[in-house]
Amino acid sequence: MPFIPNFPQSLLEEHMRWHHANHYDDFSQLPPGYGQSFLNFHRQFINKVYQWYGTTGYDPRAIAGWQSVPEAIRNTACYNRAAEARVLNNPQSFASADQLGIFLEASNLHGCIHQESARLFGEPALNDFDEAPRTTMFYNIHGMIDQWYRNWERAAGIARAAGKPSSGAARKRNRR
Ligand SMILES: [Cu+2]
Repeated sequence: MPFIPNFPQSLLEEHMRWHHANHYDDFSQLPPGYGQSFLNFHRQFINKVYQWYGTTGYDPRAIAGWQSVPEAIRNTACYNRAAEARVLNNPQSFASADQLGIFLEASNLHGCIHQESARLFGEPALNDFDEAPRTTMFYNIHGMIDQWYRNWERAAGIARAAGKPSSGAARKRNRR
């Protein structure tokens, strides 16, 4: 199920609006606040979609966050393994959620994952902000990125936020 059937137009528009309002051509010059907004917007957005999706009877596994970036993507030229290692193993090196979010863009981690998922898995919509949320893979990617954000929150001692799973799927993923 690459495209989620009957995806609500209102949700599609919400995502579109955020990206149009927060569009920067140069990821090395993102303004302060962008990173926090990027992480928080996508967190609340995927949670809203998970809520709607739960009412549809579709298979929840289709939109669960990836546990890790697929090797096929990690092996591409655009993939920044050093950036990934810092996010996964050294989250406390980011002084704020804003720094983490800006880093995900400036290092091209988020962009490369979108671009290469689109190419390798035949899902061109992932490269289009206006269409990407219709695809199941959008949630594989952003569910995973939200876990990275949670790891940072845990490292930063933001226990209350980190201890509150965003969905059943997220709770399961947290259990190791
Ligand atoms: Cu987005």
